[in-house]
Amino acid sequence: DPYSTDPARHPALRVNSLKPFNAESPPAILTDSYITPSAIFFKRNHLPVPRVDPKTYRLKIEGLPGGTVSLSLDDLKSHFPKHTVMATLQCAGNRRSEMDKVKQVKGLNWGIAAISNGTWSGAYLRDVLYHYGFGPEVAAKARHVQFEGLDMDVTGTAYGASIPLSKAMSEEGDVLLAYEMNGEDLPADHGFPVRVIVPGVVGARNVKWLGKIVISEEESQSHWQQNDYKGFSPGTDWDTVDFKSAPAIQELPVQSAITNLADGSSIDRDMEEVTVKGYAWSGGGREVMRVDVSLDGGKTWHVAKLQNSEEGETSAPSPPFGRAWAWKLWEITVPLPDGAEELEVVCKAVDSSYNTQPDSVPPIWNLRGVLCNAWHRVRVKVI
Ligand code: MTE
Ligand code: MO
Repeated sequence: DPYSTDPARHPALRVNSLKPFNAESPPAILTDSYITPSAIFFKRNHLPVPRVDPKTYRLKIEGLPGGTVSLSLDDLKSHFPKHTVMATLQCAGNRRSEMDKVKQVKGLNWGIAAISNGTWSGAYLRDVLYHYGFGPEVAAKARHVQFEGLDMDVTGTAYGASIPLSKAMSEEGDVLLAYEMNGEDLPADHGFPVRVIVPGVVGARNVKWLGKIVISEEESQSHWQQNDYKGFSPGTDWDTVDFKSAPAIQELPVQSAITNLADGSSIDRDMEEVTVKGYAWSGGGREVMRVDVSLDGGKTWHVAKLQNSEEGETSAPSPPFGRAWAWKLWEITVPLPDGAEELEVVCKAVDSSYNTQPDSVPPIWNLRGVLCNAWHRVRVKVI
């Protein structure tokens, strides 16, 4: 069993698949803390977790003028300044189960918690690439930075993905070769000893157990870059889909969800008010500026209070424009409408580019069930 060396996991996780291991946090727990504890951070593995010996670990870099570079974990830790970035990771398939209800899709049946927020520490990818000879000569030709994991399928094919070179080299991109998560060594499930953190970009490009970096003219040719993690029209089906016709997902659209009320649950009629809580986040470093909440399916709206740090409220200053990598938690208490027998609680977020979420799933339905960011709707009975 190639999965026999997988690590132990927290019992509170909601397991989606055991081999490979995929799990999310129960929604109500997810937003108890601004920084998600590593044990309940969502886990998305395509393959068995590779067990890597940190003493013999080497990170290879190809595509620089001096030929292949090989770095040890110690080289990475001691030769480059350590930076810490707070960033939310979201799987492209977060909330897929809502798409599946509209019409069947292919993929893991994620609820609303294939998203989590963490702090990541390591060396900036750009510092490392510049140190080993990145310059105008490479920049003139290359367009992409490919990442390869040390996890492999039975045929020996490794997990792989790529990002645009411009994101990797930007001073404002904050792309990290991370060896710590939430102040500790990366856990086995999250990429020990080194993973790449690409803030603002879909989870799939944040390659774990990083074995190789390739600077290239081409995107990664891996299955996950070429034939997966792409969006299509609701009218496209498995007979007509042409994966070459769509770009690989990078930055994700604006997203929000309600975490403290479950669909189909009920609240007491004697309560005078309802508290609604959740998370909101947008890709590409776009900051969430507002979250609107409705109890009547979107007829009337209230503005929620946003939290952008562990301390609560909007106590921390906003990050520089275009570098808001972390989610916001939000909360609002609204008087219970007189005589209501059922509430349709809805949330939607607005980001710094005034992007907002579509009001329903059918117009954004796609066969892979990715990019599900419609208004999150939860029906609650008043009894
Ligand atoms: N990296 C490797 N090597 N193998 C993987 O299966 N899964 C990707 C990405 N990096 C994956 C990987 C996907 S699809 C997601 S959503 C994130 O890791 C999940 O990161 P997490 O498990 O740390 O939450
Ligand atoms: Mo993912």
